[in-house]
Amino acid sequence: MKFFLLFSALGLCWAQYAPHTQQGRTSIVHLFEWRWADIAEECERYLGPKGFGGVQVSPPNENVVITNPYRPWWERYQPVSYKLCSRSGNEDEFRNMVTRCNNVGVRIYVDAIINHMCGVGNAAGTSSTCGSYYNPHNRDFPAVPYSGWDFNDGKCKTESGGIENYVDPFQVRDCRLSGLLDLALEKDYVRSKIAEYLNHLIAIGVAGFRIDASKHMWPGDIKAVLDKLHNLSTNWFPEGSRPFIYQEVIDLGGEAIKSSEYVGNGRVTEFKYGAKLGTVIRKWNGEKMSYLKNWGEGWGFMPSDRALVFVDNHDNQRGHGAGGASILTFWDARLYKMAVGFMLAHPYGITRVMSSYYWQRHFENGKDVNDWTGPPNNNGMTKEITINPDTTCGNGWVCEHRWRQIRNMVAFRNVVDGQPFSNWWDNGSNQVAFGRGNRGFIVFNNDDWSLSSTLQTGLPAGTYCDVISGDKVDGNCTGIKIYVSGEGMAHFSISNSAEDPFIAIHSESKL
Ligand SMILES: *[C@@H]1O[C@H](CO)[C@@H](O)[C@H](O)[C@H]1NC(C)=O
Ligand SMILES: *[C@@H]1O[C@H](CO)[C@@H](O)[C@H](O)[C@H]1NC(C)=O
Ligand SMILES: CC(=O)N[C@H]1CO[C@H](CO)[C@@H](O)[C@@H]1O
Repeated sequence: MKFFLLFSALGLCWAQYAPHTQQGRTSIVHLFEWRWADIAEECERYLGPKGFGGVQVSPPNENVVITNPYRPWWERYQPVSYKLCSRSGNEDEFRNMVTRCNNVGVRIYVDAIINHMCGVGNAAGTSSTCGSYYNPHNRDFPAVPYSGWDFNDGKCKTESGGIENYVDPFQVRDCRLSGLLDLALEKDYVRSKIAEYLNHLIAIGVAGFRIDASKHMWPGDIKAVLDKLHNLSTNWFPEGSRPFIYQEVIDLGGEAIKSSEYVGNGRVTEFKYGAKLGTVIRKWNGEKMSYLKNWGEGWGFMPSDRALVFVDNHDNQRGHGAGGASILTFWDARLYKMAVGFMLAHPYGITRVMSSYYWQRHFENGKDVNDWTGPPNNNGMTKEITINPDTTCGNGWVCEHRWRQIRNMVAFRNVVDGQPFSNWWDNGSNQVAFGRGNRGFIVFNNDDWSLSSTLQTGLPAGTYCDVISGDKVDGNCTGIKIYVSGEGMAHFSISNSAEDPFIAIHSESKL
């Protein structure tokens, strides 16, 4: 029995479901559109010291350069080749980043675009981030190389060649997603070219992959590609470690394709998580935080050990992808911090924090017509991340992961890792609290009146610093202090007009 448990634990550690973060690190941050040089710096000066587990980076391979609209973020989802050459940097810069991040205990996960190449409507030429020639009309991508035989033109049965009906799984997998040339993943040649690209990244030292548009590929085809992948580099990972895999499958229910079809391959993005949490925190549709008592599988989500979760991602923070208007983002900072705080305190799933850039939103008929806007740039050259004296970012970068409330909840999750969900309390409305064993406790007041309650925290007696209103600095709290009695009880009062109407304490914030 003991033997079996040991084996299954090891199996889980090395398998594709584990992010291979360093001991005591639990969360991923998506540094959307950052340059490799800036990520390397951020690993050393911030992510390593603050306990972040890893970084999801934007697609590193060569893509179409689009000038109308001017350099949209989505051009990076239109591959031209698998050369590591993008506006985030070249291969040398990518290698330098991976080495420097791994050396400070921060992993790199690559956003892998393997379902398709660029859009069919792009003109032939060399307007690409590395100057490689491509001809979408002839299906010619000599820098890979791919040709007409490597695409699903014959297999797709719709008139337009594009996906017309999401209820038909054959269309969703075999036809073009938004005009993007659909690779024939049933072909061993195509599988091999993709595996060659991913193995190149593994050799450099990445820890895993977000598989973009997984829903638009057959699970068996994804498996065939994954089966060709090498083990992770033994420069940084134990021998026999498999790459961490999380597949982008948008399943909000009501479609033919289910996330459950993909969990055999690796983890899957749980899109219901952010959509539902946004609805609850906004108090839409009669939702209340007290209903979060059975958050997780109890809400119809996939099993926790198969899920990757997030409040918002690069698509749905700008109205793309899934989730709709309920998705909370940095634009709704007060509610957003509560949602991210809840996610990081709750044991469900592997958590990913979003880190964004600002853009000029402009709504026409309820749609943001600037939702295409690419990262802050000078004539297409992505701007560097500058750091202000107060540790926030400049040059148009939001850096949610540096907000005190979010950064400190990333640390909270590390401190309570492995502890059970415990001591739930609610007032039947939007005042809720819960603990994580004897390591941490969090209280929310999202009602329109004050909270003043004495609650069982499960924590040892002592004085604790609230890590939302401040930090523990030099043996003192810069924010609120919470006094836990010998019986684990503590009094909390949170005004409904507080800047951040929640309080979190943990073992390492104890004085
Ligand atoms: C990965 O490592 C395991 C254990 O060392 C080994 O059995 C397996 O063959 C390796 N896989 C690959 C693809 O190298
Ligand atoms: C802690 O800070 C408070 C004010 O925030 C101050 O009154 C108190 O003297 C400080 N205690 C110590 C031990 O420095
Ligand atoms: C402790 C506390 O503030 N409880 C409130 C929770 O909400 C109910 C209404 O649902 C109030 O009556 C309680 O006073």
